[in-house]
Amino acid sequence: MGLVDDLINGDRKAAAKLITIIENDTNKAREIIPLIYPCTGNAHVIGVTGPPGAGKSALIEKLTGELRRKDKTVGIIAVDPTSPFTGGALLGDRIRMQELSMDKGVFIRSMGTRGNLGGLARATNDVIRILDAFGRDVIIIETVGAGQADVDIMHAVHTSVIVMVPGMGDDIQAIKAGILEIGDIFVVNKADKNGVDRTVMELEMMLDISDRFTKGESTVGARPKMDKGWRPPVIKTIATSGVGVPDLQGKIEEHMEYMRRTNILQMQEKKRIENELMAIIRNRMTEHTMERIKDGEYDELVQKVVTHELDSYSAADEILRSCH
Ligand SMILES: Nc1nc2c(ncn2[C@@H]2O[C@H](COP(=O)(O)OP(=O)(O)O)[C@@H](O)[C@H]2O)c(=O)[nH]1
Ligand SMILES: [Mg+2]
Repeated sequence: MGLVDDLINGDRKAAAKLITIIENDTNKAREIIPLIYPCTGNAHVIGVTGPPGAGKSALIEKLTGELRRKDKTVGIIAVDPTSPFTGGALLGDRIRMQELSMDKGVFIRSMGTRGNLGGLARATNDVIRILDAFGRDVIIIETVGAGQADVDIMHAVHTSVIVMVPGMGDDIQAIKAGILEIGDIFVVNKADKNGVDRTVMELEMMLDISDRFTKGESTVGARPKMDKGWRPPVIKTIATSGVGVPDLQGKIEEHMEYMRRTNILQMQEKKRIENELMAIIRNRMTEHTMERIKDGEYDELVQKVVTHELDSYSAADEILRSCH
């Protein structure tokens, strides 16, 4: 396919076109991904997550600047609908983002949140591969980290950065379980505001008492936490001025080096691939079954379960029996 060759040769238009194609059509993704797969596996994928307004987009903008100074090419995927990258947020922020996108070494793409959630995570995964094959050194994904799709996306990254702001004490309490599991680096942004040290301290304390280092392999989600040797750092930043961003960039690099050195990178990759493969098989089996089921039979069986004439296990047995 011409487009794929163009992509691998670094053609931006081809990248944009291919992303649109795979975003809209799973069947096309099935044709395209096998062609580009041999050219993937080189990018460092970074997830940036946190509540709306925390400064994720501003931080990504500055981080991208830092990476560009180090001659690294960057791909940005915005899954957050309020992101300046996706057209949300304030005009000033949006203009800064547009300036960023003038740089040929930066490729920005936003993901539609329409469609089903599983679809979003799938599409994001495929977009990562496109940008990887396109030759981006670093791929940054912005997500609000709220729904299941966000969590799934975070499981697909190498390094996850959790962005918080001062005064989030109660919120930290509320979300800590999930967030401590997935965070590799914690950022307390808006360090120009009151209460930053307190938030840093609270986070440090939570990380100290967290059982993530004693539990061994995580049972939560797809992302195995076998990295007992990595204590997530907590970094203060002011995204609007760039204070703390070089430090953040350094820690991100350190994390990747750590993952490589300890082989955790390979183990995570294997686990990720197993999960992805199972999801694909599950989808295909379901498709296969639903295509073969006779008109009305499915509704009929559902109705029977509703009226307690049948239970769902037996209904599933009947469906599978009649479809094979
Ligand atoms: N005072 C202050 N404002 C910030 C800082 N970082 C971001 N902002 C502002 O906070 C608002 C939300 O930022 P944005 O990057 O869009 O947040 P996002 O929703 O997490 O992506 C914007 O108006 C930013 O200019 C910071 O470190 N200090
Ligand atoms: Mg944003």
